[in-house]
Amino acid sequence: MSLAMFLELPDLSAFQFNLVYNMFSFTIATMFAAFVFFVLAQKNLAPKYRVSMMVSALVVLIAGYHYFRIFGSWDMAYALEGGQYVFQEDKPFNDAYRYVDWLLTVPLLVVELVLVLGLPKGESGSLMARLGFAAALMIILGYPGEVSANTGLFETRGLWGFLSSVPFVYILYILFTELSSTIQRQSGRVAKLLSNARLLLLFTWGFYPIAYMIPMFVEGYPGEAAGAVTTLQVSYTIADVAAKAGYGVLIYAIAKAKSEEEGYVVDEMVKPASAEA
Ligand code: RET
Repeated sequence: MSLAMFLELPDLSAFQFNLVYNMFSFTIATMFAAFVFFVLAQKNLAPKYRVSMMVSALVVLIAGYHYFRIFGSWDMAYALEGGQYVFQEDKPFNDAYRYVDWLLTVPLLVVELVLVLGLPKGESGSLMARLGFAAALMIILGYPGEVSANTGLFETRGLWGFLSSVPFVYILYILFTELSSTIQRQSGRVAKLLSNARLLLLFTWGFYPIAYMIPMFVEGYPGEAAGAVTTLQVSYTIADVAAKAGYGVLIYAIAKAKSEEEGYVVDEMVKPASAEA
């Protein structure tokens, strides 16, 4: 088993380098904009649901910081030489930022979902602990495979990917069994929003292991696989925007619907009756 701290990346075409560069840049902007939105949006929610927005805000802030570092590392790792972007061996791309980011944010994302359910204390604590632990384990187990140069299905990448899938399946199992009865207890509108959030989670999270598998089927990854390296970075980035910012907006919609159902009036600027006519 070879475990490298840094992978030897291939030289890229100007299109490939810039595609990844621009995606990282777009993601920094999206994460910080989402942070401002989630902070401001809290005032529209009942106090009980504000904490789930605080967690959303933390997630995108952590991600914005990491994308800033990933972007910087990507920029340093390549130099433009004769129309091609050449990998700089002395300033390798640090992919660990991504996994550190996931390690912090993925448990927070499941906590967000549990918080917005507004369950009795005992129930939510145990759910958060189990889901959060499984989420962290999933990320830790995926990392050795991500940075190994043995990328085959039955090699290092495949093995750790398989191990990481065990807690992943456990999370999905909990979401689609235990959580179903909780969702059914909510009103029609909230139940619909919650099952949408769960579906978004399934589709966005499901995207990561699929992207992770790309290198298993590409000869010469990563050193001689410019297309696969580009595709993997772009895929993880799109999934991160959907799983953090997009998902946070859905959690906001759920929290707002629940606040309204519980009788909270969201609009603070009410027109006085005398101003009518
Ligand atoms: C890995 C390794 C291969 C097997 C599996 C994986 C799952 C990763 C997931 C990541 C989710 C990240 C999120 C980040 C955004 O905040 C580690 C790729 C199952 C599900 C939601």
